Amino acid sequence: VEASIPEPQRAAWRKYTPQPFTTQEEFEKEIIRHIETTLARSLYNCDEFATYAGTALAFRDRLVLDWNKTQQNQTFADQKRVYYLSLEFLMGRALDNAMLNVDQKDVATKGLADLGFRVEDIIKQEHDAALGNGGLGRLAACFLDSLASLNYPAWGYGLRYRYGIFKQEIIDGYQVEVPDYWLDFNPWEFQRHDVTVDIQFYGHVDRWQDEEGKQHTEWVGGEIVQAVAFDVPVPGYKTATVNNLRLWGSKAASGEFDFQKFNSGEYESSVADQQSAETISAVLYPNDNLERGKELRLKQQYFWCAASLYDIVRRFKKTKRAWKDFPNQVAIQLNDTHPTLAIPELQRILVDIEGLDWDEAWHIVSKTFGYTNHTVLPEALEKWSVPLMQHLLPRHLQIIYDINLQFLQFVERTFPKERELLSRVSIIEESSPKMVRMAFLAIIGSHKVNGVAELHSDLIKSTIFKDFVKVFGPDKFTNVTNGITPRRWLHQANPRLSALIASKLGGHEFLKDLTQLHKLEEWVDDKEFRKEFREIKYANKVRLAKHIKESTGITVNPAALFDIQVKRIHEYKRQQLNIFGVIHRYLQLKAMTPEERKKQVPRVSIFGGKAAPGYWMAKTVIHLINKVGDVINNDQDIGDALKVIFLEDYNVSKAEIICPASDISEHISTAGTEASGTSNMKFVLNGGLIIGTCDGANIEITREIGQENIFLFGNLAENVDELRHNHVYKQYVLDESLAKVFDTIHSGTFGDASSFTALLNGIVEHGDYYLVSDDFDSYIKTQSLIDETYKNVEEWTTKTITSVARMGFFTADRCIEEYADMIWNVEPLNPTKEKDTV
Ligand code: HBZ
Repeated sequence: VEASIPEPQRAAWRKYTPQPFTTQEEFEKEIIRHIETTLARSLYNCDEFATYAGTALAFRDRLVLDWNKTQQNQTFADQKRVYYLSLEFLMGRALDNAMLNVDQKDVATKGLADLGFRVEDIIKQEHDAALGNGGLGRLAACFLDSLASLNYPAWGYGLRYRYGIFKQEIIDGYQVEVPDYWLDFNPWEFQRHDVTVDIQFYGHVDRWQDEEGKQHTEWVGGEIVQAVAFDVPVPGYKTATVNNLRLWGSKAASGEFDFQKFNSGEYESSVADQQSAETISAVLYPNDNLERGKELRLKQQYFWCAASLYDIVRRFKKTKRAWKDFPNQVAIQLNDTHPTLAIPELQRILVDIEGLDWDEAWHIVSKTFGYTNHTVLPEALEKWSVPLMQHLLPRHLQIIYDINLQFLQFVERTFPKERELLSRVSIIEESSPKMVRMAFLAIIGSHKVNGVAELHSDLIKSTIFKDFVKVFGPDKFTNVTNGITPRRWLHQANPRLSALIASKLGGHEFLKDLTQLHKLEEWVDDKEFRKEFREIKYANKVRLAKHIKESTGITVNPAALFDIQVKRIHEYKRQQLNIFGVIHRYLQLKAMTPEERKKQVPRVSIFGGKAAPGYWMAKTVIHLINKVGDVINNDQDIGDALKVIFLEDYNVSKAEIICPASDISEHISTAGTEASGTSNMKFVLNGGLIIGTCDGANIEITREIGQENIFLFGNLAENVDELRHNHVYKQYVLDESLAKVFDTIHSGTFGDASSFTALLNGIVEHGDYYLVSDDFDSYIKTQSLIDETYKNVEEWTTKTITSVARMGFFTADRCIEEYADMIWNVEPLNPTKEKDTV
């Protein structure tokens, strides 16, 4: 309040507040002003990058005006806010999204053309904000889009990594990782020099009694690292709401140098301290669904949780409310267990610093948090060693022990005869070293726990969290099936399809209420509509073919069936099943006469995705795909009948070109392993069909679009345990066609066979954990069915249009409304235009 302008001067302020551009002329003026003054460039040295920069700054100005108002409005309204804590936000590019959200893309397109540029070329200059690994990070980004579009008062909190997910290069068929330094020019962030928080590490715990005999506990000593806020505006679609994403960067607490050390001649070590502090936010860990227990990762987690909570608590304290009101003002959602330290941290703030009693504090804490689980894979469940936590966060470890003690006493009272249960649900695993089970802490400290698709939410209740359903009852556990933002994944990625749909539905309203898509079913038999729908798919395939040509040099035929699998490379996602299927197809084609071959449906098998740098098996799969591609793409007998493409460096901006271009996409995880999947939704929404297992959201997609419109195959989740058991305890005979595929690989057809023996032996000799051999026959039969179906253009068209029409459920807007009602208990806040609120 002290910083606000006094009333008499506000008139001038209001009079001179900048107005957003609305016409093409005003837009061009803004670009040129930024290029000439902000960027100090001119007519004579303005390339596409400078034009991108000028355009981004012009749009940024527009966002900032609404951003300021939104924040002021939210402060004034003083209602409950949502805080989405995620270590990953896979935002992709911001400019195109900003243009569309403020509904000024036409103005920008014409304005840029007037200045001699094509809008597509300008948009492409932007570096992706790639602060995430895969689905979990992209879900966070889609949720931010929906929160703003639906006018919820909500903030994202994350880390400002200097290096996002690495860039992938393919060299001689191998993945090579290149650092992704993305901050050279980032107009979308604002450093808040005045918003800093000191974060403590290491040290020890002191206890003492005051004159009144009250016990005090304080965490003292150790090191301090400073957190600095960087804010990113998040615009909603066609609304004045612009929410905030706050990312924390780390700095040495004493500013640039430790001056004492500096003055006493220890120049090098004072710089080293600074560098070591900056290391905390230096790099995103590139593992998805794998936890490796590294100290720096734990430091990142605490640094970000502590800074975010300090900020949230500071904002709450400004309202002067009583502490018991905290859960009525604040909902914190934990995106997986990565932010679980926020639970003991809030308890520490309330007990040690604010002086509440334990029970009162715990009541507040456990009503504030919600926890979303994204995996059942055991190797992905976070555990931290007790000695490491003792060293880095001594007070938090005590608090965790106290939470655990109270919890176990409660369990013992409720289930007095069940000794085994206590060790099963204990936050502390009695291993050596002892481990803190973060998911258990997250469950105990939250009022709701959700999975991300129906099957997944059922599985967590019946497997990894079974005992907690018994302890807390089933109502603590719920499901929110994932969704995607139709703004980016339809309107932005596929503007022609969006326009065609708008022309039939009477405008773009469906982008805010995706269930309206169902009205497309009335057009499913309309000849002209069907033709346009197919033309758009074809044009999108041409666009992808052009990208393939530019990035690989390979020419693919856009009339061929495009079969796409793009996602992180992981054994459970089974890219190996796909490539074995490709080899099988190749062998069949080789065995045919040229005439027979001509009759086959030509296919382009497209792969893309990164492997975690230390994940050897995933890298082997990438290598195999590339080697198979080399052979098949250069085989004169095969020609256009089959092409195999590995697209380098799959990321959000490439996904925007890829998703609209599929005929078939593959979502073929071993049943019960993929929590949801979200690209499955992107592909179907863009008029592609799916080959998939009964896993994750594929099941609900099937229910919505109809089983006649999806190609399901393979074993069910309920049979997986038994099948795995059979591999270990029974003699297993490999399916004949898979054996041929393996023989071909072993014979050296795709280069040095020894590169691939571990991959094949995992299946033949080591239990085939992901059940590739069990599902192979069903997979290739289903692929043949796809060929047959694709031949019938009319049938295929009906399936794709019907599917698009039935995808309304999978919007992230629906997810956000479910979270808001069932978990957060928050209401939207409609943006007020032109109101001075302070
Ligand atoms: O979250 C994914 C799930 O695999 C996918 O099925 C789901 O659709 C999506 C959104 O709910 N999980 C991830 O992407 N997980 C990670 O990227 C990850 C990153 C770091 C970790 C663990 C997991 O330490």
